[in-house]
Amino acid sequence: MVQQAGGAEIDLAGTWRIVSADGKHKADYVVPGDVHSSLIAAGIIPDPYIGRNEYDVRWVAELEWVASRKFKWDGGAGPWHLDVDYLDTVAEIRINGKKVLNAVNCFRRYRPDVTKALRRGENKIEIRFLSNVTEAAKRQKAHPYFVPYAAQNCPIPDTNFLRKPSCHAGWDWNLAIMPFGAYGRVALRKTFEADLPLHVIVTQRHLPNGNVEVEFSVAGPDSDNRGRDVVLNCGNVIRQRQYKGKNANSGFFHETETFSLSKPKLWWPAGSGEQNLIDVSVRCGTEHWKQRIGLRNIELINEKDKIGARFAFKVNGKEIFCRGANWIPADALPSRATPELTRKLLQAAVDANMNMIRVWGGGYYEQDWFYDLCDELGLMVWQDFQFSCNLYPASEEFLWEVWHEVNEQVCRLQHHASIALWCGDNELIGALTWFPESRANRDRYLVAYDRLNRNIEDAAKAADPDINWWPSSPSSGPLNFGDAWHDDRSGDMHFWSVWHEGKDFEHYRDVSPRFCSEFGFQSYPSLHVVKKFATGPDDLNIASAVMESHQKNVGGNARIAETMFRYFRFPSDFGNFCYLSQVQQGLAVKTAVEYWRSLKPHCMGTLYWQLNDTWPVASWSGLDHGGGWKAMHYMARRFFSPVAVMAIPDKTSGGFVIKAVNDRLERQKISLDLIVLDPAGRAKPFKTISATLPPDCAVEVVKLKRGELPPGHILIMDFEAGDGSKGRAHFSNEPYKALNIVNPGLTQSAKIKEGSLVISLKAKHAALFIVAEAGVDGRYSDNVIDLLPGESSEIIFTPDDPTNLQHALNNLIIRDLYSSSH
Ligand code: BMA
Repeated sequence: MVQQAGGAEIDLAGTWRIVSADGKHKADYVVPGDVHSSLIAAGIIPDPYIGRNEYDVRWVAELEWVASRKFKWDGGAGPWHLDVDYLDTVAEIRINGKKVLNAVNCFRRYRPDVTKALRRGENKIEIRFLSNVTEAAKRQKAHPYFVPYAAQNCPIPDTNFLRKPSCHAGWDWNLAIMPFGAYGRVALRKTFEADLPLHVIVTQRHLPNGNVEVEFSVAGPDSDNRGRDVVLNCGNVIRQRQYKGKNANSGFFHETETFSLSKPKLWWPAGSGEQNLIDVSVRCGTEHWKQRIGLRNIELINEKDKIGARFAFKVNGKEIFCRGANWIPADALPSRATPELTRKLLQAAVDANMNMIRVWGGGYYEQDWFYDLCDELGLMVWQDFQFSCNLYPASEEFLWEVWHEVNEQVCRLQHHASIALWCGDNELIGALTWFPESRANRDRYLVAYDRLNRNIEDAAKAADPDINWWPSSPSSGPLNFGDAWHDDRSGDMHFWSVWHEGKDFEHYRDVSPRFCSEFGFQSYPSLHVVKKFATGPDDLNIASAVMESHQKNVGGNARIAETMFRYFRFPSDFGNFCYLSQVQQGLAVKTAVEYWRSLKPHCMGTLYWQLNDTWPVASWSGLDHGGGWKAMHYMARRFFSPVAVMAIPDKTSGGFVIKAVNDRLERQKISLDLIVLDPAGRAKPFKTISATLPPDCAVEVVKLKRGELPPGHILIMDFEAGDGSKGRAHFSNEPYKALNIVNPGLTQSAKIKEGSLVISLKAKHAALFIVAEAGVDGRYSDNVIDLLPGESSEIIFTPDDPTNLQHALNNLIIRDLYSSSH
């Protein structure tokens, strides 16, 4: 982040007024933040997340609004500029009635010189938010040909013409309210030279002897060509320099400075080593660029092989299997997407043994603090450029905006240790086949796509030629415009045949992706989360109008229910339906992850769709809106464990293979107990196996022949590894509905102890998928557990709000597979 040195800054964050252009609606407006949130606080609109309120607030984005505030300025010598980012989107800014900015791009940082508009004493600043809905339509109309947008996802049309988060127009998991506002900084700053920020690009060279050279490439303004004093700091080594423009009239300096670090401690992704970070800074005049960087070398391995071409990340010389999920904005309303919530969501990713997230292309380039968190937590970031599922115009004007956006974003973020990949877009190649217009005239739309994609690549590489670049997700490789949804030979894959094409979970094992960057299965929110948006008991039915409006994927509720018929006995009530939908989701994704991990190093990454939710909705997320863990997230912690054991059916023999995966860079000892559960719910020890796993590999531990697990029986796998990982998994050869599960006779007791609820469970017969639900937000020490006959276990529940403890105790529900249908 470039910070102001010396305090010559007037921060304009705080309470503004917002007035609709027709003068009918007025409220206080909190900046940074979105306008809808302030209208909710003022009681002008209801909370759009509740009931079907979404549809009653759509009018807000159809109007123009003017935000304003007053501030004092003492007339200090300038120049002064206005510093604005995350301004969403088409807006005009005036100071004392004088226009200082026409903004059209939410993803750029604007720094207009405003010295001439300022007055000594009291000043007024106004932001006029034009209706993004109207502006999008106008731009589509003015374009020489129609450019299709993802209408199935977006009830609000034409937003492919705006540089604004695509999901604001609605998505197959998002409501459509088109939020707008000023979400980032709004400040006046005295600059030693207006309009020209300091640009710093960091390049690391990792030498074979372990030393690292860190090069700072610094560009800044020197309009009078007298030279500028610059102070650089790299890990507390400080150097002072005078940088001067190369020729008399250039107006810029551009210099490089290299620091050599002797065998420094490196930065590693979570699970592979420590996240060492060092302080670096560059100071020039009033500009102060101050960061923490991690020393690491991340390469994208994409070499050809016998099958096609690999897709893998090598960090500090070691290939790392990527375990993770896709990130969408932390909340649909930007004011609610706080750093605290974001930390909670990212921490949940790391707690579930993830080491990578993909910042998907229909949201934002996130704020600086987001990437600081990823650096600290060891989460590698796959960063999409913000284009998703639409076709886009390739007009000169549009491409010019995009070029600057991309160049600025790469300059802003490239130094982060966590940034592993820059990817051109999400699913734009596939989108070429989704619309009648582009099917009828593929040449036109493909050329327009290529112009856009080339422009993005050029702008990104102009900022930093060393970035890891990938043209699109999914993509089988550069200049390959084929079907990367079904081709598993090269590049990254989005595998949606399970879910969008209705295939069985087992179909995950029919493909062998090199890297699967999207796949997923929907579930309902947890029952207590549904109750937050339900308007009464009548809404608690999957076919109610409220539940249907909280499902944005056409046919999604039917698919969840139909899949349940395939695998389970039908749940007895709505609460069990929510529960079972989450278990089912976890099983789907587990089937894929376990199989693809077992193919390592053929496959080197699985990022499921999706980590989080923007509002409470039926979706593919593993986390509830607000960050609570759904069943899948507890399961993910196990199926993403760096050392894991899995049973994989062997199609040819009819038996199955037990495999072990070691993602650690050291060898690991494991011990494995196999136990068979018979149809009467009794457990019989079957085999005990010890093995030593070589570093970074997937190996076969034991093969079981057809019939070794007879019909009606379940295999339990208890394992423990040298790194401390341990876990229990079970495997059934048949759908659960085929098993006559006996009543486990679960008994429970719970007591409050030191701010938590201690839940004790005991099973008479085997109990599967036990889930404790305390009815309030909070975290369980574990959930979705299996108990063998006679076993007992403790689950500790800690509510987010300690005053909810008693409520949790009074409302505790324990569910398991048997109870869900009885
Ligand atoms: C993917 C994503 C999203 C979408 C998800 C679920 O393809 O890129 O566009 O939300 O599928 O349909």
